[in-house]
Amino acid sequence: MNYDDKNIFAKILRGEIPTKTVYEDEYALAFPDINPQAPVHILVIPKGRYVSAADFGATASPEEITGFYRAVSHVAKQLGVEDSGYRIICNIGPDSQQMVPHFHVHILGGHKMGHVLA
Ligand code: DGP
Repeated sequence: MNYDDKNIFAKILRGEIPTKTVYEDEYALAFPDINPQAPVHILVIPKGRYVSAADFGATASPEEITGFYRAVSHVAKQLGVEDSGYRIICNIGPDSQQMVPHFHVHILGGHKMGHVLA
């Protein structure tokens, strides 16, 4: 899968676009979504060059996959939504409206959500 180094999250990873870092380790970076859809809306992205969750699952190493999802769980706990619950969303490709072609997980929480899947 072709990765576009000019995408906005690649620029954030390179420090070319400022953001407020919520959490960072060797596998992942977490920062607030610019257009929050819930009281808590954080994006978690891997440090590696992966276009989508599908690309990540198919090509990342087991260490990267484990490290990344541990980071997602850590961020949810850090933000205080672990017990109340939260939603994680990964959009993949055009039909899902994925806008940024660097794999990212949305963590949404902080209020009661409707049971909407599509
Ligand atoms: P998606 O549709 O899943 O690709 O969501 C991309 C999200 O990225 C969208 O909710 C808005 C967010 N976003 C886009 N550009 C920026 C940016 O420059 N900074 C931050 N923090 N978020 C951004």
